[in-house]
Amino acid sequence: MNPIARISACLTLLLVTAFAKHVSAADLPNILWITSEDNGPELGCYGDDYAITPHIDGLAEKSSRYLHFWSNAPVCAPARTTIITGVYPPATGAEHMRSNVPLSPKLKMYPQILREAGYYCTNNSKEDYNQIKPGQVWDESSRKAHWKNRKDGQPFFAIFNHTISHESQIRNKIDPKNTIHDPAKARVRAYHPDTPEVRKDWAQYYDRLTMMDDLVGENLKELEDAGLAEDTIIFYYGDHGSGMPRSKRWPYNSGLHVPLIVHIPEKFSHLRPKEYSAGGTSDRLTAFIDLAPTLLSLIGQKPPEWMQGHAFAGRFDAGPQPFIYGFRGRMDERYDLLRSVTDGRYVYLRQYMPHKIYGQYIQYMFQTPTTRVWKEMFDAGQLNEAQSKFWQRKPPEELYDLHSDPDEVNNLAKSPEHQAVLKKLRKAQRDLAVKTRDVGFLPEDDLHSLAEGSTPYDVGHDPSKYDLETVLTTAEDASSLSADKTESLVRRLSDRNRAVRYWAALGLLMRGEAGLKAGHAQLVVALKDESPSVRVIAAQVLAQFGSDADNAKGLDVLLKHASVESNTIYVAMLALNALDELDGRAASAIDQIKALPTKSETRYPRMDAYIPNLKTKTLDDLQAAK
Ligand SMILES: [Ca+2]
Ligand SMILES: [Ca+2]
Repeated sequence: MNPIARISACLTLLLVTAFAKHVSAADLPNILWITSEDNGPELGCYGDDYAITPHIDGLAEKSSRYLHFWSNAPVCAPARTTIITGVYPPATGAEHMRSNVPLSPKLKMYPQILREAGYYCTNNSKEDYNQIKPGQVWDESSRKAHWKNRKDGQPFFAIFNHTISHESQIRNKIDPKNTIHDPAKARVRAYHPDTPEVRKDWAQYYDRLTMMDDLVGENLKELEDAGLAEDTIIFYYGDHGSGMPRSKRWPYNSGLHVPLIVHIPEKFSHLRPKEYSAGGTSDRLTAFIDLAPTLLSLIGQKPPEWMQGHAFAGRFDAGPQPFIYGFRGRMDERYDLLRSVTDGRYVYLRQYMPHKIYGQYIQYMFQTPTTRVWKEMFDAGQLNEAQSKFWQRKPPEELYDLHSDPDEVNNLAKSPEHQAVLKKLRKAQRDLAVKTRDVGFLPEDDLHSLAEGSTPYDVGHDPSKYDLETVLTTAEDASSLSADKTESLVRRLSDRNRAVRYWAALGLLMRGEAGLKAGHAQLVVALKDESPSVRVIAAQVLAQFGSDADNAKGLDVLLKHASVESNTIYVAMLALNALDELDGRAASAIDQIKALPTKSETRYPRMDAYIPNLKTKTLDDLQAAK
C-alpha cells in the first residue's frame, strides 16, 4: 500500500471508529419515565401548599419543571394512545374511550423505533391503548418489566406507571394511617358544591398523591443505587387531570394540565433545551403528542414526518409552539364530541354536541361520591350558577382566562373585548382538525365501515373517501345552534355524503321542536336512509319532538337499531343513547327495551360494559318515573 493509500485507510478506520463510538450504546442515554394516574399539578413543586410530595419536589429541584403541559385527552386510553403513536387519536379513529382500532401500516408505536435503535424497552405495566399493537412493541410489558433485565451495556427505556392515584382510589377504602390531609383545608373548586363528601374526596385524592410520591421516591432510589443516575434522563408526568369529576373526562385545563418534570444529567447537557436550568421552569407549550418525537430527538433520530407533535429537547428540538390542544369523543357508553386549545392563558372549547349536558350519566363516573352528591344537589335546586353548569346543556363555544379564572367557570365567548383571542383560538382549533385529518366528525359506525380492509387513519388521509372540509363545515353549522342555518341543514339531509346527512339530522335534533318543524318530511324520509347513524338520529328527532304518530315511528326505528345482535355496537349505543334521552317519551317501549340483547356474536374488545350500562340506566329512569 502506498503512503497516501495507507493514510487514507487509516483515516477511514478512524472515522468509522469515531462514528461507531458516536452511536455506541454507551453514549446513548438511558431514559426513565415515571408516570402516575389521574393527577394534575397538585404537587408541592407546583406551588400547591396542601400537597405533600417531597420526592417529586426533590426531583424538581434538580430538573426543569414544565408549566404548560397538556395530556391532549382528559382520560386514560386516548391520552396513552396519543403518546404511543405520536399521532392525535382523532386522526386515527382511536379517540373514543375505549376502542380497539387497527393501526395504519404507515405508522409505528415509538418503542418499536427505540428497539430498532438498540434500546431495551419495558413498560410496567398499564398499556390501555385504543390501537391494536402491530406486532411486538415492548421487550417486556408487565408488572415484572424492569430495566434491570436488559443485556450488559444495553441502553434502556423504561416506564413505571403508578395507579395508586387513579380515580378509583379516591372513592375506595384507605388505610387510616394514610389519611393525612384535613378535608377542612381542601380547596373546593368553584364548579363543585362545598360539602363534606366533596371535601373528603379531594382530601383522599391528595392522600393518594402522597402515597404515589413515595413510590416515585423508590424508582429514583433504585436508579441511584444502581449507579445509573448520571447516565439516565428522567421524565415524571401525570397521565391526565385528577380523577375528580370535571377534571377527568373534560378537556378543560382542569382535565388536561398535568405536571412534567424533565431531568437531563450533565453528561447529556448538549441535549437540554435552551431554557433548561436545574430547579428552573419552562413555559413552553408542550403536550403528550410531543413525547414520542422528543424521545427520538433525545436519541439523535429525526422524528418521522407522520408524527404530529414537536420535539422539545434533543438534537431535533423544534422550538416553542404557539398552541396545545385537547379533545373528547365518546366516553365509555356516552357519545360526545368537542375540541379544545390553549395559548397558555386562554382556553377555548368548541362543542359539536351542545344539545347534550356536560355531565351525561357514565356509570363509572357516578361511583365517585362527589359526582352523586353534586347531581343530587342540582336536582334539589341547591347549586349556584357555576356549580349548576355541569348538569346543563352546553354553549357551542367557551373561552376562559386562566389568569383571572383558574377554575374555568366564567365563559368569555360572548365578551366583546375577548373576540380577537376567541377568533385566534377558534382558527387554531379548526386548522389542527384540517391539518391532522380529524376523522372524529364521522359517526363511529361509518368510521369503521369505511375503514374495512384499511384503517381509519388511511381513510382519513384519502380525500376521495373523506371530504373533511364539507363534513366539518356541516358539523359547525349544526352545532352553532343558529336559526339561520336550519333551512340549509334540512336541504343537506339529502346530500350525497352520508356524514353530511348525519350532521344535518343532528343539527335538527339540536334545534328541538324548531328542527322537527322545519324538516319533518325530510326526517321521515331519513328513517330509511342507507346510513344507520342517520336513521337513528332522524328517529330520535321524531320520537322526542313529534306527534304521537311520529313518536311511534321513531321508537320503532330506534328499537330495531338498539339491538346489538343485529347492528354494530356503535349503532346500538347510538340508538340506546337516544332511547335514554327520550325518557318519558320512550315509556310505551319499556318491555321492548327490557327484551333488548346485551351481547352479540361479534366481539368488541374493551367495550363489554357499555350496552348493559345504557340499558340499565334507560330502564332505571323509566321505572323511577312510573
Ligand atoms: Ca389515567
Ligand atoms: Ca333517561
